[in-house]
Amino acid sequence: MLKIALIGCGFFAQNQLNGWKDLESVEVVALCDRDRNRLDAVGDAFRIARRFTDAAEMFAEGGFGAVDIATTVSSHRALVEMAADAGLHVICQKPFAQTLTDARHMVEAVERAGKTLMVHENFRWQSPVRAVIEALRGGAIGTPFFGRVSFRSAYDVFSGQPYLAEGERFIIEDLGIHILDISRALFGDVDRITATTRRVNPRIRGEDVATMLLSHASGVTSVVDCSYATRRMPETFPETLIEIDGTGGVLRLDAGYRLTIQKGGGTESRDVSPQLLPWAEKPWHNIQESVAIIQRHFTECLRAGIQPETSGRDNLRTLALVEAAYRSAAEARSVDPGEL
Ligand code: NAD
Ligand code: 89Y
Repeated sequence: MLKIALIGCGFFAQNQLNGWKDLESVEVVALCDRDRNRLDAVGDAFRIARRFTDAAEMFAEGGFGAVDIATTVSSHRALVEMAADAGLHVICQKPFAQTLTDARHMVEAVERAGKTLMVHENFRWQSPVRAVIEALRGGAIGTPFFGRVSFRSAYDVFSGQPYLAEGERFIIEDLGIHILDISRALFGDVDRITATTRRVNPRIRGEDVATMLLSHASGVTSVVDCSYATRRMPETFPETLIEIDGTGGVLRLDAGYRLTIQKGGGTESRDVSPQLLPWAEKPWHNIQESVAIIQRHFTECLRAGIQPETSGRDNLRTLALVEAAYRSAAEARSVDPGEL
């Protein structure tokens, strides 16, 4: 049995706690939030008795082998380093760190402790996205040469996550990070990125539109486009739509979770909708199912003694892309993420 402590009992943590409950090999034995009311509400709802308002106290008491960090980014470095000092395996929510320097220190701290670090980078684990990854990796359309990975919506994310309206940065750091990571999962690492950003919604501080052009080392060119200012019907939140052109055919993941592959004169189309788990609700069920899938991946990796696909070290490359996108937009030039 893997005993886990979870830190941060806010908006998204409920999904993580529900996901852990469904895994028979896992028990969440302790909770921490510096907000006593949230801590008690979540502790009562999930019947978790050991509760702490101070993470350092929780680490000192121990009694668990892994920690799940579900706080917002400003606390991640301190919490990951405390967990490494306590000799624990770690899962940490995205965005993993505020700066690449912080992220590198965090990865090194957990590696020094000889433990596993996974970033909760869950969009590439959404089952419709996974269906695309598997089809592509299985050679369904030959060698890809073009991709578009697109997330466009006007869904009100600010009511559940008010901090998203307040930061100097918004869509690339919060949402684009997932879409860039999907592009990496599909086409591999990136040599250059060119980005433009815009703020359309006057009630928020950061950018809510970003359009990015990526040159992958594999030779693929991809467009990653994200918007929270796109009022269209049907509203597709939180679907990532994907188009890939390959030497042997084309693949599309269209709105409504429909995967279509065209090759050799034929068309094959199937519904790849995510499951609606008993604790999930639409339209979030796609993201919620991916939480359960990434958590299972984490436990399987621990058991097998292998690195998770979305390990801390792997995530350094996704974070570098985020930083490179902001730099590209600010300096109106293409940027090699390797220069950061
Ligand atoms: P939130 O503000 O609703 O909740 C965070 C909680 O952490 C709060 O209750 C706060 O009191 C607590 N907290 C902060 N620092 C703490 C500390 N040092 N010690 C103890 N408690 C602390 O935030 P949220 O919307 O739940 O987001 C949390 C993280 O999840 C963010 O990084 C966000 O980007 C991420 N998120 C991920 C997804 C996804 O699909 N992967 C979706 C939504 C949010
Ligand atoms: O915080 C974001 C995330 O990670 O997925 C969707 C979201 O909740 C709002 O953009």
